[in-house]
Amino acid sequence: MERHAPDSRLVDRLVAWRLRIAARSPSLPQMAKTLVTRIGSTELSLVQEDITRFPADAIVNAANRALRGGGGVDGAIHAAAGPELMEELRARYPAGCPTGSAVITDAGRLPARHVIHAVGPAWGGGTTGEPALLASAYRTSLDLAAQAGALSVAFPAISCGIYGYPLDRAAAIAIGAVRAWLTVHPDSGIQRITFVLRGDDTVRAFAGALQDLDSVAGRDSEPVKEARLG
Ligand code: AR6
Repeated sequence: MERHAPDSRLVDRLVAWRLRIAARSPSLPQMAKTLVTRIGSTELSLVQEDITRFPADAIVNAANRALRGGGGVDGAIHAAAGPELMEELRARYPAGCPTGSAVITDAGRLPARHVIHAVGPAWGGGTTGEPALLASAYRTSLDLAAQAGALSVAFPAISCGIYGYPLDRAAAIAIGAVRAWLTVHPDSGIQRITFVLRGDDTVRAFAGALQDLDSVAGRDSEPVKEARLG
């Protein structure tokens, strides 16, 4: 399949615009710029924000197999949600969760109904099944979100922090897995999927993958556009 270079000007404009907004008004998430496209009836977008402040029916956490919290987005989600998140995890999932899978809980004090705790792979050089495990973490999260009746889902960049997955590879897998899942589940009820990202390099990688999706997608998707949330 022929792949086109991502529109780097659009990606650069996104990052530059976001930095200008952040410098002027760091606490205005509803004004954040996003890249947005549509797959079937579902809007797919990315935005540079703190996922703990992002309103969605289901927020996905990048957890570990023990489901006992940690640093990164896991630590931020537990801190924002409050102790009942860990209490529910201990009570319902005492054995933890295998890599490539996910479990669901309530969301405590987060602006969400559910947290989906997905366990991505730690990067070990790509020879231990990391791509399939990462794609599976996204797919299982969407299965759980749809079963819970979520209309909107927010993902972080699973495995892209402490687990060290190369950003461009992880972004292509994430966007590809979501697109494939939506193609197989056109009536899932999920209306909006947002990648809520930290860090310019991560935003660039995911924006590039979204542009790639645009260039290879068929009639089931709309062109990627810049848009404003809210
Ligand atoms: N909002 C959005 N994204 C965030 C936030 C936030 N508040 N905080 C961090 N990120 P990581 P992993 C980004 O390390 O690589 C934990 O200890 C971050 O910049 O959170 O899957 C778990 O318990 C990066 O792009 O998750 C596991 O042990 C992305 O979230 C392990 O880390 C994921 O980075 C999981 O590692």
